[in-house]
Amino acid sequence: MTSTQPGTVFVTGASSGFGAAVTRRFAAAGARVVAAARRADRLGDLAAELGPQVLPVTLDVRDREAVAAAVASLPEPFAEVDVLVNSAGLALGLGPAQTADLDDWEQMIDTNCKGLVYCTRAIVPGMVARGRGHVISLGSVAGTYPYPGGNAYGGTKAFVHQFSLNLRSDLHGTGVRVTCVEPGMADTEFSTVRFGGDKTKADAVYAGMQPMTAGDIAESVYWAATLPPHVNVNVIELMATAQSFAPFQVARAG
Ligand code: NDP
Ligand code: 8X3
Repeated sequence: MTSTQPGTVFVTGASSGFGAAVTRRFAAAGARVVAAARRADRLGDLAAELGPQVLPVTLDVRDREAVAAAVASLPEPFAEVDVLVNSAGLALGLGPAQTADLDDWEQMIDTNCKGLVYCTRAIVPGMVARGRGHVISLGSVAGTYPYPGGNAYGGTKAFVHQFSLNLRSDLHGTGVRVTCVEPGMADTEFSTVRFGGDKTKADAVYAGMQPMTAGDIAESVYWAATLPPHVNVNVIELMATAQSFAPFQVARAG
């Protein structure tokens, strides 16, 4: 058994949360990392912290042409991507479907589903040609377990789960691995974004309990990516110990 040591990792959503932690984890192990997100200032800070092995790329994953152009113009020695980590994504709102903002739903679908497939489709052909590679995408427990207000967000994460499994079928025999990492509550900027910047509401989500950290998730991504090449972790589902399942709801007459 020899572990896999990725040379180049392409991380979306690298400006915050899981993506930033994944960038730090792989950089600490000596990998080159292409760090992509919309906020150039954050990416610049990360590159300044980690040095020239991190290439910041300002990118909105919803822009299909920009994604293709960014991947096609990667400079040496970043051009051959060994691991793609699809972390860019978001939840917007926690209200019921019947009053949800359709623009929020559209942004979640455009980012979590369409952006993820644009990045994957741009990078996977090179992996197949080289006979090695790994696509690791951030799903969520929200893609498996429904909860009130999860509506379109949970739907996007169910897409990520099934897309990952189907991708694995298509990549059969190519040597390219596929993993879907599906976390529960982790304290990042996720809830601040979900509640439109309301930090008080976001902090309340994690009050009195110990959520997972971005570092916890980065470690699971790194573990899957560095297993020997003959091992494919299909799905990793992980939750804070303090989070579990609720009973079914029953609407009773009277
Ligand atoms: P953060 O809000 O901390 O990070 C989200 C990242 O996504 C940011 O770097 C943001 O960068 C990037 N992003 C959002 N929209 C775009 C876009 N259009 N183009 C490029 N980048 C974009 O949240 P997390 O790190 O927690 O979330 C990462 C992933 O993990 C998401 O897919 C989320 O759904 C998932 N997840 C999170 C959980 C949690 O509890 N935290 C649990 C389960 C899954 P920028 O704004 O600079 O573009
Ligand atoms: C985010 C995790 O539990 O807040 O995907 O839905 S949860």
